[in-house]
Amino acid sequence: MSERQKVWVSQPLFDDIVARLHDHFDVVQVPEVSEHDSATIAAALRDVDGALVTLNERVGAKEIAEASKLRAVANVGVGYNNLDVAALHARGIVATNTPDVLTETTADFGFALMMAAARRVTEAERHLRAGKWQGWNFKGLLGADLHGSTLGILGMGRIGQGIARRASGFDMRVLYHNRTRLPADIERDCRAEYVDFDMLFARADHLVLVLPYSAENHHIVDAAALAKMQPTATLTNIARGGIVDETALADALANGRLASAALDVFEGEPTVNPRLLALDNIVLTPHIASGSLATRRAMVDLAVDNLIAALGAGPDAGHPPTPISTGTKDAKRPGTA
Ligand code: 8YV
Repeated sequence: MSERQKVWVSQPLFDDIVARLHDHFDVVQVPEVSEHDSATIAAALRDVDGALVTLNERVGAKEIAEASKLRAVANVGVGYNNLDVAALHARGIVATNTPDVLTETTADFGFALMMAAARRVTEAERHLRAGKWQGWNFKGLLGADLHGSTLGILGMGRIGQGIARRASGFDMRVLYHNRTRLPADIERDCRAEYVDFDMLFARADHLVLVLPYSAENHHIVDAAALAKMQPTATLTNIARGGIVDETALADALANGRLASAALDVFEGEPTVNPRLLALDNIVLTPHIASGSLATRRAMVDLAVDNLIAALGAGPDAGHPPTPISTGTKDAKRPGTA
């Protein structure tokens, strides 16, 4: 009888879903939420056929150097900047992600953050909880309207399109910029107009970032880009922290170059730049855009399906995995999309 394949699950997920892996594999499950360094990941991968990982686990050439049996890495997440896909592919290792299942939930949250920034929701709550609400003030905590304003979307993949569709209900004009312009029927469906990068930054009343992170868009939102924005505008980031130069953003928020911002993602997660923490005109959330119970379960379900399929195990072996293919990034992962 052939030996059972072995898989590593890097974080506690949903036990009842991960249990499906036990039907096919010997499972090494990390029991506690953990920060794994490179050496720990390398050690965990050394002896397994597959791995289920999250954005916390960086898997690149160094981590797979001694993983001679490794054939599949299933990422629980649509964004996969934690994986060096080229290095995995060079070794014939399949990499998969979880597109689609989180699109609407993440778009909901992007909209919620944008509204919170525009209407100063968390700032107002802090004001109230601190006992500073001494009497009703007609001019207190005034914000900006969403309805009738111009929404800018940078990165028009599935999540960007979801945000654009929601904007119709708020009677917003939608401008977008993407590496590739969308086909006319999708633009029509999203009621979105394509503009260049500079125009997007100059015209948006509310700008939302939903583009995938890569070396080429590291700090694409820097001091120069922020300087193009209207001082009354808001900026929301639900993509990846590295897209925004946080020092430049803190400067812009502190000196009135930008009205407010909302961030769900940070460069040094889970550490947050203390300058951002000190500002009132920013909404900060701990990377929870896809975090509805149903969606997080669906993500784990899909990642488990992907791992089973990629390792050709059991009755689900015919299920096509959602592989990450290099060179088709726009088609496969349009947002953190
Ligand atoms: C996930 C995300 O929670 O899917 C993504 O790209 O950023 C989040 O929705 C995260 O990736 C979990 O690993």
